[in-house]
Amino acid sequence: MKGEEDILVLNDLRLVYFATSNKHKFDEAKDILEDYGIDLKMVKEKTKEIQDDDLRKIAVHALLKALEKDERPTIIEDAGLFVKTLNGFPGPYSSYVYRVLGVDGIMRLMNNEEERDAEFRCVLAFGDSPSIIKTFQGVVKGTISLQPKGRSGFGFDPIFIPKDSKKTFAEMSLQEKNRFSHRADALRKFSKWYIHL
Ligand code: ITT
Repeated sequence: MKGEEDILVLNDLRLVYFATSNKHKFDEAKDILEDYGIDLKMVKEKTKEIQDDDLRKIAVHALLKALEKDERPTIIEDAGLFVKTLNGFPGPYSSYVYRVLGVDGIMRLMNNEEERDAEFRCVLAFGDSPSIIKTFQGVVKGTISLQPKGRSGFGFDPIFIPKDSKKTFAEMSLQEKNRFSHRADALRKFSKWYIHL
């Protein structure tokens, strides 16, 4: 009898909800979590993001909003592109900057710039009730390309070349991007922790 109860708990744990408005993020996450036997479901509602300099605060705030509605195992993540020579801009404001300036805007800011180091950072927040929230960070270092290249992915993918690659994220398949990305880094840390709960 005790054995059956244990199996029931494990089955419940396999389903995690991802609150995001971004289908690309969801597809990337689903591909990673599958490797750990975790099933992911997209919850499309966009929880209102606060503006803050700290990705972690943004992710935790959004997660608490999602958990106010439904107390169930949920992940939320906030990510941004940090360009060294621009003092980390657009960073936590990447979503806004992408909407207003786009890839071309960053290209203009980087025109004739030799120092092209940049990194994507991601903070993933997990909780199934507001009382305990756990966060995981992911990072990928790389450079801003001289021109946009590739058509896959989303956001700033066409102008980011991860370290140890010659291709931009937008020239890679989803699986290839997942070998390098900030999101994959955070998701793997989360999954390793989660499957041992
Ligand atoms: P959410 O609903 O999950 O918040 P979002 O697309 O608004 O989806 P973020 O606020 O986390 O996500 O993302 C900030 C921006 O940073 C995003 O709009 C992209 O322009 C950029 N970005 C983040 N991760 C990226 C990635 O893996 N590839 C390319 N651009 C990325």
